[in-house]
Amino acid sequence: MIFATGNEGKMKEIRTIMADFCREIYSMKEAGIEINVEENGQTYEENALIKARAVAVHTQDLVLADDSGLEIDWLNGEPGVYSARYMGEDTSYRVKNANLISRLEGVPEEKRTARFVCAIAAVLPGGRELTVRAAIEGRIGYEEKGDNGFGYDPIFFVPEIGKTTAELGEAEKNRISHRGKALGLMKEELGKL
Ligand code: ITT
Repeated sequence: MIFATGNEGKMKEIRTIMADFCREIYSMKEAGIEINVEENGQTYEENALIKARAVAVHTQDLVLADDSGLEIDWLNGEPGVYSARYMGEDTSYRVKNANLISRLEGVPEEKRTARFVCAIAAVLPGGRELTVRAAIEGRIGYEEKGDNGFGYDPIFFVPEIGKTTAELGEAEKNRISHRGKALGLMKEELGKL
């Protein structure tokens, strides 16, 4: 299986989550496929399919891709499908996270609702395509907390657990996360074939 991502943080989680399904999982780079894909879809599913298809033309293996993002209700769903590009791809997450917190200044707890969304697309050998989606609900915190995970994890607070996803261990995050749940659904779908 080749996973069409260049994001190391995602790849680390994906390897662990998919370990019981497939023993040989290669990132694009490990598979020797170094392409730059323009993610110009309108939805997570479209973008995940764009990435998976772009890699699938280079291989006979099963190809999966993840498109994900953070939706903040107070900001009308921003940054959403533009999560990676928000404030520019090269801007550090320290700066992006600080910016989002400042945009929520004065917003009360109950209106700080947000979710991480993840769509996973698969392109099977032979061309058949599948997509699944899952989300995890949470709230935007008042400061960055935790050193685990990646991206927006330090500001994504999970009320039921009382921690940000950057304060969770890898196994704990994978058990409840958008990516953990979406990959679980994809394993089920692939298992039915
Ligand atoms: P690939 O397209 O190469 O997979 P990417 O980082 O560009 O990598 P996306 O286009 O799917 O991936 O953007 C998703 C962004 O959403 C990601 O860069 C993070 O900023 C954010 N994100 C997604 N899942 C996250 C998670 O579990 N924890 C923190 N931030 C996350």
